[in-house]
Amino acid sequence: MLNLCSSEKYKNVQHYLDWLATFGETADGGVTRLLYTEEWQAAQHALKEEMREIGMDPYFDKVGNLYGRIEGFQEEKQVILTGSHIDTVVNGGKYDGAYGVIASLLAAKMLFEQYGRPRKTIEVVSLCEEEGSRFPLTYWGSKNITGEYSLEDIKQLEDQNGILFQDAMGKAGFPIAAYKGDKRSDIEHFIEVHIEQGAILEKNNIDIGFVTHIVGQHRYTIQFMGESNHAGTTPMEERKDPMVFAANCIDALTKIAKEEYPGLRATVGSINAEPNVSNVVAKTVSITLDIRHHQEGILKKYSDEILQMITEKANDSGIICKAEKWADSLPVALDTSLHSTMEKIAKNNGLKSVQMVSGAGHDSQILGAHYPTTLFFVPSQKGISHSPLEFTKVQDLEHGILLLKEVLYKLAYEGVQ
Ligand code: HGY
Ligand code: MN
Ligand code: MN
Repeated sequence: MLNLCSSEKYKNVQHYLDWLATFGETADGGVTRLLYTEEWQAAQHALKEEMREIGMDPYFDKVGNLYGRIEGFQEEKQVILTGSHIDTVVNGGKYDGAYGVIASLLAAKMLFEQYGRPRKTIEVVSLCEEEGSRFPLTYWGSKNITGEYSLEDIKQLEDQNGILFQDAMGKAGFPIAAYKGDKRSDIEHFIEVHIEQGAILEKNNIDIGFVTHIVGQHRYTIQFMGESNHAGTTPMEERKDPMVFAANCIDALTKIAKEEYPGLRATVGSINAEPNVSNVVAKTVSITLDIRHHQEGILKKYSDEILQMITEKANDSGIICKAEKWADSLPVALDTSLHSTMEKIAKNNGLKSVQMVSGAGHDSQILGAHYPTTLFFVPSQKGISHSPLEFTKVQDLEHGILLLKEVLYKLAYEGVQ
């Protein structure tokens, strides 16, 4: 059993996070590091060098997931995988995803320095994409590990500047000609530490959250087509204005979520109008709709109800409406077999812990459907995330690394599940 006293300092976690945040930093202290962009490439290659410095064997797979491998001396084929995603939302925080990558790097580094090679192989992974922030597709990294994606899924996908997914991928050094999406069968356990991105831990003064379930999510792009016209000469009653129509739909779907679906979350995060000028009645308006719930049936029921409502309203108003679902991840119950061991480790180090559901999506929900997967959280200050104001105290960051280090020891050195 490792005796990790709380005085053991992982002082460089903040240093690493501040360093990683320089790859894509924005004017107001946020981070924009989108899949396959220059800043994304620079971050991955810099992490690769860090892994090499630590003594890992770093390598990329065919889509840009970066792995730092410490080969086991006994059961080297069995991989204990730990990490998170390197991409961010636009102008996000420096902890979402990045903390899980850095925590895994530091935990593995300290174990390697202290105990040498593990019995089973440890791989630290910096997953290439989770957010769906650049292209209308999520979990490109983890779903390529599980074999759920193929080139079919990215065909014709383009970002808001009209750059094709496959071109961005090729330019970043991952040509589609070399693409292989076959499922990895050597992963014995995946473990991810992440910031909570909510306020439950902080509000209840709890240090660690062990995640039992992750909500399912549907994401849509819904386009409303009306009639563009002059803002001054077109009487109000003669308009087919998609902007007004979109506003009515957003108000209605929000009310239904609040009043009829307790626990469900529905978010219209983006809206785009064409031609998007002040003195023209819009021709088209498109919105994104992000829907979350931990029960698949409720998620489906709300989605169907809203799409039905929008279609009926559109027919009555002469608006043409087109809805496209581009993300559909099931709610996942995660492996809890390590929770009691980890609760004991937490307690022995004076840490309070709780079991909880995650309202945020995570790579663990994809990997968790294929491999035993453990996800745990450290607190987010005021629950803020996907914002430059995202913050977690160093002490909380260190608690997560301490716990990760000790459970990796159990999994890879002792070989005990
Ligand atoms: O959107 C999410 O829940 C996650 O941060 N990707
Ligand atoms: Mn994340
Ligand atoms: Mn996120």
